Amino acid sequence: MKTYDTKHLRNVCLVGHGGAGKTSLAETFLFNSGVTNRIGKITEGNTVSDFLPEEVKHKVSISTSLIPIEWQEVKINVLDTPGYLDFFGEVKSALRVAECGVLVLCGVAGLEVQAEITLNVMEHQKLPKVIFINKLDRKNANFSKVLEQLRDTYPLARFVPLQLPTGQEDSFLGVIDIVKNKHYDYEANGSGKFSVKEVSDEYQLEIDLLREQLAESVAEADDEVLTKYLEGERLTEEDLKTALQQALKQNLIIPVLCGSAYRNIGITNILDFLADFVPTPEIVPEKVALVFKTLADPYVGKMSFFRVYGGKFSAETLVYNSSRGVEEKIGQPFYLRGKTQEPVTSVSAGDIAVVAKLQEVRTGDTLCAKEHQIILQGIDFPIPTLSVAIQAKTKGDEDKLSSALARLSEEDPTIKISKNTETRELLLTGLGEMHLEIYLEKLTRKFGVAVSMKVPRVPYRETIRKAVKVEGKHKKQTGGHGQYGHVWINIEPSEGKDFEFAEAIFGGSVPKQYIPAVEKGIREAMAEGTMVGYPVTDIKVTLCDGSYHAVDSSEMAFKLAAIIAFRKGVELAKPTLLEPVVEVEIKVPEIFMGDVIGDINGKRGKMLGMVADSENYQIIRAHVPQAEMMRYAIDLRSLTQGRGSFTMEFLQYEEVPGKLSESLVSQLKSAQGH
Ligand SMILES: Nc1nc2c(ncn2[C@@H]2O[C@H](COP(=O)(O)OP(=O)(O)OP(=O)(O)O)[C@@H](O)[C@H]2O)c(=O)[nH]1
Ligand SMILES: [Mg+2]
Repeated sequence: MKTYDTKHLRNVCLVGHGGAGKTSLAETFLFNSGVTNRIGKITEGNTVSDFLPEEVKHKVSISTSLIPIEWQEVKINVLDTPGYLDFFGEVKSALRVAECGVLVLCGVAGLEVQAEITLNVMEHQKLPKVIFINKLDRKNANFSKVLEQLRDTYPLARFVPLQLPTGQEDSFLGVIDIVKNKHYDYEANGSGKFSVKEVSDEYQLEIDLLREQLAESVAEADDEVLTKYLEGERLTEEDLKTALQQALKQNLIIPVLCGSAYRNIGITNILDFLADFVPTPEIVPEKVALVFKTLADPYVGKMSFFRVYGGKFSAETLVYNSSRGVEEKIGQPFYLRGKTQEPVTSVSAGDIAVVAKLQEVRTGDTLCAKEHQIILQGIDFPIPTLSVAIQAKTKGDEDKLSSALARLSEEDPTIKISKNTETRELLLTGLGEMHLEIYLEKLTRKFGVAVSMKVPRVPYRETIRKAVKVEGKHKKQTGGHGQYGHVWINIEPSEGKDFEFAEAIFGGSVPKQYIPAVEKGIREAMAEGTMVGYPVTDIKVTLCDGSYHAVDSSEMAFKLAAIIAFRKGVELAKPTLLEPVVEVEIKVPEIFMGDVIGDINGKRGKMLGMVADSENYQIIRAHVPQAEMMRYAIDLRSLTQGRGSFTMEFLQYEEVPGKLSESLVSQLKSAQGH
């Protein structure tokens, strides 16, 4: 592939609901531009874009693929993103580096949830966007209905059709280009070949009307065109093109195109559109690039995808990673198409390429020249909220697992790995069930570690509700030297303080040198409470009396005496179970508020309040026991069709209500095999 200068580059991101046809569209682009000689099929698992074994297996995209297409005089870097919500991190990073988002919709299903969420993100980012209504060959596909649905959902946005489909369902065979006023009549055999015809009388009236609407929508984007328009002159094809280009760039309109990726109808038209109208990359004078994606390959090593915003990045030169303050040498950059690499000598401003083995680089880092240090805005990734506890299936694979996790986590910033010291579990946190499952599949495939997962344990604790005074004696007479330790301790609740120790020994009944051993014994005993075996907390222990033996007493004997006293005391002091409570902040569209609040109440939550957020969203705050929130990522998604999001943070420990406590204790005991 030759090197293209900035003017001849387009960076485009395919986004939309799962299964809308993004990958199929990219595949047809490849065929029409002559890269492949047949169109790969999702069902056959042979597309260029979905090359990961997990993508082939599940028949969905899980990772953004880079698909450069050479069309007319330009190179279009197509980023094919996954539609499934669990992989939204991939969409976020791809949108960060594109000049235009192409929202692919299914002509039957129309505007589905994930498409809506993505459209909102693009709007928020002020990114120029285009709608491609796909699958018009399918039964019940309806271009006008989808357009109407878009207008109903976003009454303030200006959706402007640039095409009109001719024929429907099986007989859908072409599109009329409204700007050019030409009919593109495609062959039915999927070859993508077409003939250009004059618009027939049947359509002309409607096309004239749409052309007039188009002129009205775009004229204001260009002063000269606007003057002409206001003076009532008929706008030429050139006028419309100029104004359309500007209007897209200024985000004034959302052009709507249509076709069928599967039947290769209208695909040449969308390629023409992307080449002609998508804004050229914005660049800066300084040398700078953003790393927006990382792939961990067990053989090639780490691959960093970068988008150049200024200057040129050449092979074997030094770059400065301003996000981490280190200098590194770039080896051989290459273009990637699906999984195929093609080395290049240099990558120009506006272009996207990949480089392997940059040690320190992470997704979101800026690369620049040491003399001109800049840090570009990073990528706003979704926060992972669903955790599972994981374990290597094979004993002895623990080290292998942690090094594999460390390497693989570099490629997905929406995965978090942590260790819960209390439950001693290794936690994997991601965006949803499928995300976590596929992550573990990748771990096995790439690094050969098989992993099992389960719902994490809740780190309960135990405490007491009553003060007691108890005795503990450790006495042994075995042959010569005996053991003797004897204490009286006071145990009382001490809320909010993990542990307090005091001594009130009078007259040396427990000699000074043994007192630290008593405290040590109690600390040891606290690690395992008597109810289920969770750590004991919020207590104060006072050593108040005891006795000793001049020969037989030892630190060990006093420690053991303290442990005996403590265990006995806790049993008598009304032990109770404490559970962690989290503070939750949930953001949901207003219409789901009732359901979400009802659900939180059902989870023993305490509502703190709610405030209105932007665009009909509400933010609900509540305190909820953590045990009830372990699968909340899944619950909230089904309650809100994926539109809700939440964060949670540990707040405090609270007593498990009496009734629940009994059944919970027996349940937890049996789970521990007691
Ligand atoms: N009839 C018809 N089927 C299509 C068309 N485009 C795609 N499909 C089918 O729809 C299914 C999903 O297509 P994909 O290309 O994987 O959709 P996607 O948007 O990439 O899906 P995700 O990557 O999972 O979000 C596949 O079985 C395709 O063959 C089309 O134009 N017409
Ligand atoms: Mg796909």
